[in-house]
Amino acid sequence: MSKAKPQVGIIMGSQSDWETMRHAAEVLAELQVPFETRVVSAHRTPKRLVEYATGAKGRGLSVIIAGAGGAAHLPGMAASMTTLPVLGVPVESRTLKGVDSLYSIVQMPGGVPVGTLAIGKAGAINAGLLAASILALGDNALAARLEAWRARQTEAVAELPVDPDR
Ligand code: RP5
Repeated sequence: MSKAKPQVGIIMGSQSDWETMRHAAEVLAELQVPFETRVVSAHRTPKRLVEYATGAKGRGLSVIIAGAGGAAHLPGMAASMTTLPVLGVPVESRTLKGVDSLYSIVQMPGGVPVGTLAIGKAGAINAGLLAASILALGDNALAARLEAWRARQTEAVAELPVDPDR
């Protein structure tokens, strides 16, 4: 990524979450939104989480994307320490297929919002797009790039289905 100051922070509970969270990073890179990535675990590195979440706004971040699996407390705990928008991505867990992650992230108590996305890759992609949409409210050039991204997606959808075996 370029040396521009990061506007979006992508955090994840474990290195194992990167396979999912890299899709958020790829979307932001395509849209030329500067971002940073960090492994920050609510359970294994709680002090790192406090430092990250309390310092995020002051360091110039505008949105946090937080992905975690299982007992996925990272997005909610991050949201408890900042008023930046926090987008939560439930990572698909091995045992419960991410339903545990989803339930852990989505049922926040009133007063501490986390915008929860779909489980897995789709959620990570959409977290990247949603972060870009939020930033685009104050950035016309980014808004135009986002419109173009969506137009390319529409153009890429064939009208007729093709037989993959042929
Ligand atoms: C969570 O536990 C992480 O977000 C990850 O999804 C899950 C498993 O972590 P590892 O055991 O793979 O490090 O904290």
